[in-house]
Formats: sequence, C-alpha cells, structure tokens
Amino acid sequence: MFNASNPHLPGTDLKVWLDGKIVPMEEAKISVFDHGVLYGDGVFEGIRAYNGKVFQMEAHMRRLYQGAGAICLQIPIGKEAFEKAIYDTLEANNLNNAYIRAVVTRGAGYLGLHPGKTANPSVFIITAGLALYPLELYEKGMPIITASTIRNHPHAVSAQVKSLNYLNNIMAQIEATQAGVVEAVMLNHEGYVAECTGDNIFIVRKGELLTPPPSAGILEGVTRAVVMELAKRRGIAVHEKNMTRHDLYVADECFLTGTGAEIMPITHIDQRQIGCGKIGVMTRQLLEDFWACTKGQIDVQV
Ligand code: PXG
Repeated sequence: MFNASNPHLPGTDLKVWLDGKIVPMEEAKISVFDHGVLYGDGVFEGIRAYNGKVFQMEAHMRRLYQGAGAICLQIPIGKEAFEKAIYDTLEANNLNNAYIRAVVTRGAGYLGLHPGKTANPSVFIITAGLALYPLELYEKGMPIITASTIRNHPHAVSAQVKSLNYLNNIMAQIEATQAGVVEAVMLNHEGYVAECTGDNIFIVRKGELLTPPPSAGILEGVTRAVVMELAKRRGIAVHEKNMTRHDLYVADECFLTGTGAEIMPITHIDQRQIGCGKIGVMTRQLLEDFWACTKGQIDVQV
C-alpha cells in the first residue's frame, strides 16, 4: 500500500478523526457489524483544502447533512463541530493542501437491514496528501469512454445522496480501466448523458456551456456549481440540458469537474476527437478562474 511518491498515502503515520478522537491510523477501526460495511448504509463527502482553507466547506456540509437527512441518518454532531473536526484533523496531520474524506455510517448493530438494529452512527475524517493528476494533463486533456453501466435510476435513492454504495460507479470505473482510460461517462436509464463515475460533465457548443440537469440523475457537484457561477460571471450562457452521446461527440469542447480533478479537459470520447483535440479556449478560461478561486483570488460561495 505504501506509495513513496505520496507520503500521506497509507503506510505512513496518518492520524484519523474517529468519533470525537484523533487516533493513529492503525487504531482507526470500525466494527464488522457497522451497517456502513454490511450494507453501504451511510454518507460521505470528498473535500479539498487549499493553503490551509477548506474549499467550499459550507456547500459540502450542506450536501452531507441533507444526504444524511434524506436517508434518516442523524449525524451525531452539529455542522460547526464537524467543521472544527475537519480543521483539527488537518492540523494533526500538518496538512495545508489535502484531500479530506468525511464519512458517516449508520453505526454498529446486528445483522438485518433495519437501522433500528444499530446503536450510534459513526463519524470519521481522513485527511491525506493528494495524488494529483499530472499538470500536463490540464494542458493536453485526456480521453474517456462511455460505459455500458448506466447511472442509478433517478427515482431510486437520489444521486444527491453521496451514499457509501458506489457499486454502479465502480462498475463503470472498471470499464474505464479496461479500456485504458481513467474516467467513463455514464448514461441514464433513458440514454441521456448523466455524469462520470466521480465527476460531472460539461460541453461547449456555439459559445454556450451545457451540462446535464439534476433530473438526469446526477450528483450536483460542488465544483460544477462553482464552474457554473464562474461562467455566468464571464457572461457565458449556461444551460442545464439533456444531452445524447452524439451531443458529446460533436461538442466544440468538453471537460469534467470534480473535487479531485478540478476542471479536466477531454480530448476524446470513445475514440472520437472532441474539438481541436486539446484544451479548448473556454475550458482554459474557466480553469484559470477556478484556480484563482482555490487561491482565494476570486470569491465564489455556492
Ligand atoms: N459525480 C459523482 C458521482 C461524484 O461522486 C462528482 C460528480 C463531483 O462532485 P464535486 O462535489 O466533487 O464537484 C462526484 C464527486 C473519491 C471522491 O475519493 C469522489 C468524489 C469527490 C471527491 C473524492 O472517490 N466524487
């Protein structure tokens, strides 16, 4: 597991916040009877800190608490205490630029689906160094495929709930890996474009920005919301619109957004070249604006 190129991946001395205590990673353990493990019953957030500041903390906390509420899971601490716990964990690990994983599980109980079989929800927070995409990818862009695995049906558990069950997306991620790429577009049950396994998708068409609507069954990404706001501030029209795979193939530009990827230009989809085959003009503008946001030079709260 040890990764010498990233000193904060497992194998080192990470400290983890677990149910109110900061403990060495070896001691950060949860029960095999935790319903998060047995049933994927719980919610999580993937967040980033830039220069010691948690990016879009409020939006991530809102999504976490709303997601928990939607699955009748009472997070045992309040938002303020949660935010403090995140900063305490960053400090304990001496991290300014980090990936933050906040997880709430239904807690340990006994076998059987019913949440009444659990006692107390568990909360843990992992902060780690980032395994970033190589910088040149932000210039060159990357290829993706469309997966045959469809996104969860929007009338099943909402994609807004960032639940601990990501199996559908993992199946699509496996398809991506097998095709030799790092991301895959998932269509929804109607064949419209939904999103990638851990990123939202945008295209540029005739100078306008298009992205699938929440009704397509997507997670409304925090990065997506920031990018939509940045585009509006540049006077770029943004439309939430159902798109087919064909719309992607003939787009002028395409990019993905996500906490890990930030804004990633897409050059090929299913081996069709998109636009000029490298980062497009509008994608570059938005990426520069986004990086200015992460540096605190542009203030956007979503
Ligand atoms: N769609 C899905 C299905 C996601 O899981 C996004 C879009 C982008 O949302 P944000 O809010 O990040 O702009 C996500 C986010 C991880 C990890 O470790 C996953 C995400 C984010 C951060 C880390 O797997 N998914």
